[in-house]
Amino acid sequence: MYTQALNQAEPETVATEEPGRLARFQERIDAEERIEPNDWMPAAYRRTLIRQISQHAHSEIVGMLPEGNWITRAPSLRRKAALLAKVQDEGGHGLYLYAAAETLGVTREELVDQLLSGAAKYSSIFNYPTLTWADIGAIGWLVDGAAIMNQIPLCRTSYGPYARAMIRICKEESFHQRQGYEIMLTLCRGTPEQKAMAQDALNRWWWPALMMFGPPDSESQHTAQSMRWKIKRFTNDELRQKFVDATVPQGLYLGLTFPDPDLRFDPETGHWRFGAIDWEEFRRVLAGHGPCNRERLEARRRAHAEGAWVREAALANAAKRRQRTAYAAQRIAAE
Ligand code: BYC
Repeated sequence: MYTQALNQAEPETVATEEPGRLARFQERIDAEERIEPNDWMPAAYRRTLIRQISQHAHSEIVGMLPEGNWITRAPSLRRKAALLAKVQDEGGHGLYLYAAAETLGVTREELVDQLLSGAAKYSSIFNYPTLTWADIGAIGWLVDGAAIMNQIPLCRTSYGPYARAMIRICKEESFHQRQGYEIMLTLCRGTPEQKAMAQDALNRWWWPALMMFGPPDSESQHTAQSMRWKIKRFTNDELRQKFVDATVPQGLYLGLTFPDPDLRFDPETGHWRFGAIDWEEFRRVLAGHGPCNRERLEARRRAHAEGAWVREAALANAAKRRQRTAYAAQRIAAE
């Protein structure tokens, strides 16, 4: 079962992977060759990819919920149309990513079951609530900004289908980031109440956005191996620092302050130094105890149950088409 594939070593498979094959595989990786679905790959490489790509897909799908919450309440038709398009893009990203994961031999149904049963992870960030319209700005600016920082290097990830999916996803994410920043800019140039709303959103989303990059390198289980396989091109801490360096000047331009008394520019290194992240909070959210974990999973389960008739209709339609093709073939053969 997929859960086992995720969580356990597969001794039989590992034992049959001769060192020569593993070495040749690593040579291909080191030579920057792309690995394609029909190529031989170590079982652990396959498992790591299924884990990462499916978590990424689930994040896109669950990520539709906090913003979807504001579609009916967007302040103008233009804002509504842009938000609707963004949320639809996220659904599309989830589908490309599920398709990329399927090339590794896992089925869509297994992946969806993993999400709905609570066995699979999705990004911690989507377990926080969207309380005001400014949260939609903050999500686009910070969450999509963090996503781009993490995902641009994935366009060069070693597994071909994942890398190719990421190219289109990154183009769309960059539109998402700009629409979010533009919402923040409009609010910051608006009334004092609007600016205060933008500040409050930054206060609530800043630290969770930094947690999106994953645990510190010293505690990251997968980073070292994923870097050797060139699935990841940068470590969690490297990407987090790049994000802070890119984002702090954008926040200062908005006239906002960051909720971090230790944030300061270090002229010697050229980096913004930031304070300690509350990793206890991160662990709580991953363990299912964030502000919205329960609500998010319930929403996905409800949507899945309510969509059952669509899946049944699609299957019935496919069966009817197969039958028609078979009759046509029989008629031609009889003539
Ligand atoms: N939240 O060894 P590590 C989006 C897990 S979608 C939850 O460092 P790895 C967007 C990690 O999975 C954003 N879990 O792992 C959508 C692992 O658990 P397991 C999603 C997290 O894989 C809609 C354990 O902690 N982006 O942007 O080397 C609207 C140890 O971590 C998190 C992607 O998925 C987290 N934040 O590195 C707007 C990008 N962090 O599996 C925006 C692709 C870590 O051992 N994924 N964990 O049980 C990646 O780049 C990597 O998987 C990560 C983690 C950097 C996230």
